Order: sequence, then C-alpha cells, then structure tokens
Amino acid sequence: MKGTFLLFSLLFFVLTAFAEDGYDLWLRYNKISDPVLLQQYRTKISSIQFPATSPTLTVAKKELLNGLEGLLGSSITDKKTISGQSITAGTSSTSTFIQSFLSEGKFSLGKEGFIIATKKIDQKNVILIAADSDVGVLYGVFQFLRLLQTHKNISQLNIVSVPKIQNRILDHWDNLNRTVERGYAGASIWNWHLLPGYIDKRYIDYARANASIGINGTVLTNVNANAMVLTKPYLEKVAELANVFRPYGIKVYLTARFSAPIEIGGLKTADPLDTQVQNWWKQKVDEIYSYVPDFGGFVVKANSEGQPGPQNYGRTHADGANMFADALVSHDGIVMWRAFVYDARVQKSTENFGERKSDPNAPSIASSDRAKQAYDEFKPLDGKFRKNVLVQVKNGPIDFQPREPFSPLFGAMPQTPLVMEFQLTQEYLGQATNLVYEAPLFKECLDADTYAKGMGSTVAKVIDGSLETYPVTAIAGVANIGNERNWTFHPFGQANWYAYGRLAWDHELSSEQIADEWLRQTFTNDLHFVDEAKKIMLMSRETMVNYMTPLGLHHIMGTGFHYGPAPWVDNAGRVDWNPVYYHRADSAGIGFDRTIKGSNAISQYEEDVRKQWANEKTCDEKYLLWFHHVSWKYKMRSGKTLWDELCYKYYSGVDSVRWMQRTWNKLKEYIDEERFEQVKMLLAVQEKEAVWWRNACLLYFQTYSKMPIPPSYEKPDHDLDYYKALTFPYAPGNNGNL
Ligand code: GCV
Repeated sequence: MKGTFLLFSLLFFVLTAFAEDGYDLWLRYNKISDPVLLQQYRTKISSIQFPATSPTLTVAKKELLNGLEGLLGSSITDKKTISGQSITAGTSSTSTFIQSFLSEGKFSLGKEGFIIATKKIDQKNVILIAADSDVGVLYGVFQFLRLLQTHKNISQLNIVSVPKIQNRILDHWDNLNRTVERGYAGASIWNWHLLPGYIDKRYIDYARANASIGINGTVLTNVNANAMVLTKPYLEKVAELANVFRPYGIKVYLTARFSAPIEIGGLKTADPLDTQVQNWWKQKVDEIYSYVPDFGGFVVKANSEGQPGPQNYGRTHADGANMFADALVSHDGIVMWRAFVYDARVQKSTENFGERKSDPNAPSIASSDRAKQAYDEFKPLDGKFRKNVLVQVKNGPIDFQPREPFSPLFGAMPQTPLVMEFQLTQEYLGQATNLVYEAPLFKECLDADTYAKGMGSTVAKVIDGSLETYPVTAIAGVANIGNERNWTFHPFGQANWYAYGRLAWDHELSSEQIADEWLRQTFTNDLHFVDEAKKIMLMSRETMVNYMTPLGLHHIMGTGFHYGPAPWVDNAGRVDWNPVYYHRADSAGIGFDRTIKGSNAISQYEEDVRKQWANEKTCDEKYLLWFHHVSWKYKMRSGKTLWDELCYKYYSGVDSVRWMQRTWNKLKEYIDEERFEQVKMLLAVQEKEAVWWRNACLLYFQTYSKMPIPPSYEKPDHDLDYYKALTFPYAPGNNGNL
C-alpha cells in the first residue's frame, strides 16, 4: 500500500515536473528532434570561446551554454582559444580576433547592435557573435539561439542587426498592493512586500525574456501613480530590482506622481515654477540615482483622468515636463510625458470606476470631440520641451480600441520626439480570454503614412527619428504580464509581448515572420502546425474587429471594466465615456461625423490623409464610421447597404472564431495536451463572447435601423433586454490605484 502510494506520488511528481505550464515562454531549449538537423548543428558547434569579463557577458555566456546544451543535447566545451566547430563571442575588449574583425568591417553597431557571422580560421568555420558592447553580445546570443530554435540554416551566417529605436520599454500599470490596472494575468509580478530581501526567480526570467527580444527598459509602476514608490523604503526595493535587471541591459523607470512634493515632501504646493518644488524634485532625483545609478527616468500622467498636473497651477504640460527634465538631465535621465489627456474638468475617481468627481482646479478646455484633445493640447507645445523630454502618444486618438486610425499627433510635433505607446494587455481586445495576435494592429499603425514630410512619412519613421533627428527615441508597450504561471494567462498573450519586443527592435519585421518565429520557439517546428496556427494568429485581430467594432465603430464596450458589449450605455459620469457618444446611432444612420460638418477632427491630419478620409466614398471602409455618420441604406463597396454590411461583418467575425476553433482542434496531435486544452477552452469562451457581442450590438443597432437581420443568418438566441441586463461587478482588471 505504502509502495503504491510512493509510486503514484513519484508519477505525479514526474508528470507535473514536466507539465507544459508555459513558464518558459519562447525560451525553450528542448533538444532538436530532427536528427539530420541536429547532426548538422552538432558538426558546426562543439565548443565556445567566450571570455565572460562582466556581469552581462556572464549571463550571456550562461544563456548560450544552457541553450546549446539543451538544443543540441550534448555538452559544449568552454575553450580558451578559438578553434573550428566553435562559437566565438565577445567584444573588441575581450577578443583580439573580434577586435580585428570589427575594425576591418567598419560596422556601425552602436550601443546595442551585433553581428553574427561565419568566418574561416585555419580552414575551419567559426561562428562569431560580436558587438561593440556587452549587451550587444547578449542580444546576439539570443538571436543565435533563435536561429537554432527555429531550425534555420547556419552554414554561412552574415547577420548585422541594430535596433531602430533606442529605448524599448515595457510599462507596467502595477500598483504597490499588487493589483494591476487592466491586468488579466493575476497579480503584479513585483512582490513589493518581500523586496528587497527576497528575489523571486521570476524577476530574472522576466529580464531574460525581455532581453531576448531587445526590451531594454521597464516602468515598474502604474501611470495612475502612487508617490510612495519615491520614498526611501521603496527606493531600496526598486534598487534591488534594478540590480537584477542590469546585467540584462534593462533600465528601471518609475512613474512620478505630480503631487508627490505635497504628499511625501510636506510642501504646500506642487507648482512646477515654484523653486522649492523644483529643488524638491532635484533632491528626489539625486536620491533615486544614489540607489539606482543608471535609473532611466520618469513617465508622467498629468491632468488626465484625475491625476494632478501642472494645469492645477495654471501651468502648461511643458512647464511640468521641463521641471522633471531639469532635475534628470545631469544624470542623463529622460521624461516620458503622456499625451493621453481629455477634458480634465471631470475626473475619474481613483478608487471606484462607478463614482465620478469634478476637478475644480482643472481648466476649461472646450472641445466637443475627445479624439481631438491630445492634439489640441500638445501640438501648440511643440518646440517648448527640453531635449530630454519625450511626449508619449497612444497609437490612436481615443484609447487602444480594436481599431483606430493613427493619432494625428504623429508627424504633427516635429521638434519633439514622440514615444509610441501600444497596449499589450487586452483591455479592449477581449482581455485575457480572447486569442488576438496584436502584431497586425501594431504594424497597421507603424506603417500608416502621416504625409508629414510627403509620401512615405510613416508613423514608424516619425518615432524612430528618420524624419527628424532626435537625441533620444522610445517606444512603450503596456505590459500584459502577471504572476500567472504562464505570465499572460492566455498562452497566445505571450505572442503579443514577443511581437512588441521584436517590432520595437525592428519595425520592418512582418507580423507573419514574428508569428512564425514565436510559434516555432513556443510550440514546435512542425510545418503543418506552424502554418495552421499562424493562419489563426494572422486573422485573429481582424476577426475580433468584426465581432466587436467593425467599420470604424469604437468604444462601445461596457463602462468601467470594459468587458463585453454595451452600446446602449448613455448614463456614464461624463459624456465622452458613453458608448452612445461614440456610435451616434439614430434613425438616419450611424457613426461619428468628424468631417468639417461635424467635429472636424479630420482637420488634424495632413491634407493627403484628410482628403482620403474626409469623403465617404474614398474613406477606407475600416474607418468609415470613425469619420462619418452614414445612412443605414448607404451603398457599401460590396454593393450591400451599410446595415447589411454591418450584419455581415458581425456574423463573419463569429464564423471566423468558429473556424479558429475547428482549425485549432485539428492541431491536437502536434503539441502538448496542457496548452492545447487551455487554448481550446479559451477559444470556446471566445466563441461565446463573440456571439454575445454580435447579438447585443446588432439587436441594439436594429432599434434604430429598423431593418431585418438577413434571414439566412442564425437568429440571436436572446432578446436585447437580456443582453442589457447582464452585469459583471467582479470582472477582472480593476484599478485599485493604491
Ligand atoms: C492607467 C484608459 C484605461 C485606464 C488607464 C488610462 C491611461 O482610460 O481605462 O485604466 O489608466 O487609459 O492610459 O492612463
């Protein structure tokens, strides 16, 4: 009996120890199963020559050895001298061979670029991983391992890779009490209570994962900020995290609460032009650098959704940002000042989404269209910021919707470097239950042409400094990470973290290429699996747009938690939180008129863009209802009426989810059961949610169109009242803001 129990316990241990729990992300170094390829790789790599003379080179070497031994299933010799069948890694300071190779080649690798090249030494091939900096070598190591993980031919390598954007940052909306605003993957990974004494292994693996995709900065705290993180006990904790991340090339940033001088400094004001306030911030910044000598700087959300800011004192955003910039400049720190602002006269409660308060200090900013407000407030400030200030702009003018046109600020502030802010966490994209691969969304924005300096002035070129030269460039992604074992809850959420990092490094990569890499590293190199799963990924974003907000609809989700459809809501605390404000459905038609006849938000775009979008007939139909109020009977390019097209889109969205389910179900034999089943269950949840979105939206819009849902479509299984009555008081992703 005892023996049987022991046997079962052992079996349980073995099974769970090898369970595919997703913790390893894309950094999986299982032995290559294709024997021919394995042999080819083994003949090329049997040793490394890699002097590890710094903490960064030490972690790089460890990763390389660990990766190679796992992938090749053989032990790798660590040699002192270069020999054939080997990898030589390092910089000019660690290897004379690399020194002469780099000086002959005259490469411009900058602070982070690397080269992976095949060279002949004594008639034998050697693979070089070389860089001008230690962190460049680390990036090269990860890229080399990726080549093996994705089964690439490594016979004649000649890769030169340099990041296009300098600061590639993850923004955490994590609160000090471990809640995560708009987080759907458990609690915050930062265990503030146990820091600085206890270093969770996750911190190291977080740094490894980020470094593997080139992310080099992390903002630890929520933009709805808590001043306490700037106090001594918390700075000690921050310093420990920075120590863990440093070898991986990752800088730490914090969010600065504008009113901190009052809240933790005992001052009576936070006025940015007050010398006492300025000195307080200078001293605070000096103190931060005494803990974290390579501290990156601040992200600030000011005069937005209840956050205090310079306008409370009659000052401008530039006054506020410059005060921080002056405090940071001698340390080479930067300020990322967010442009996510909209009429501050009404603010959101910091504790409860349902309760709204007016902010008596906020100025009156007359604007009828929330989509115009960031541009209206920030464009006039172009040229007024210090050199170490960047203005951080969300990809679209409203708020991370399934689809938005690019923000008109891109290209409109040539004298100011702009940070692109994407949202990886799926606040409006089905949260963590929907499979939505976001690379196509990111690319749509990055590749959009602003025409700021004529044709070809893409958003990517605005932010990477190709159109204007900036001393500093940056991109930010709001993290989708939590303490769920697999980090992102949905196994495919990992792909969004991965894709963001890869695009931040090189925005010219395609969504398809990134999906391909990620699938191979995360699941298997089996071609059938990769092809089919890739189709699912590539169609997933458009699918979601179709079942949530087709044809340019936006912001019609449930208020507060932003979960599920609620186009009927008309009683939110401020007018521009109401779905009815955005879709404007009435008996004549649907859509927000942003042309000259309406809010004229379209005037904020360059003429070439404006001309196209201002006319219903030439406007890309994916933005039609974003810019136009269109009659229900309007003839679409398909020949259908707008109403029929809307029905078609909503129904095809659901059909596509069902296709995704069928396709996934056929992939069972290719991957592990755990992750297969997890995705299968989540796709079933997604299907239900897609049907819910479709039915709720169409039944509601039908009360205005008075037109029938074509009889060939399946009938909604409930009436509108049923959908209106659904409530979710405990949906995840709440603010907390503590
Ligand atoms: C961090 C939206 C979100 C808020 C978020 C805000 C922002 O309004 O719903 O949770 O706050 O954007 O980006 O600041």
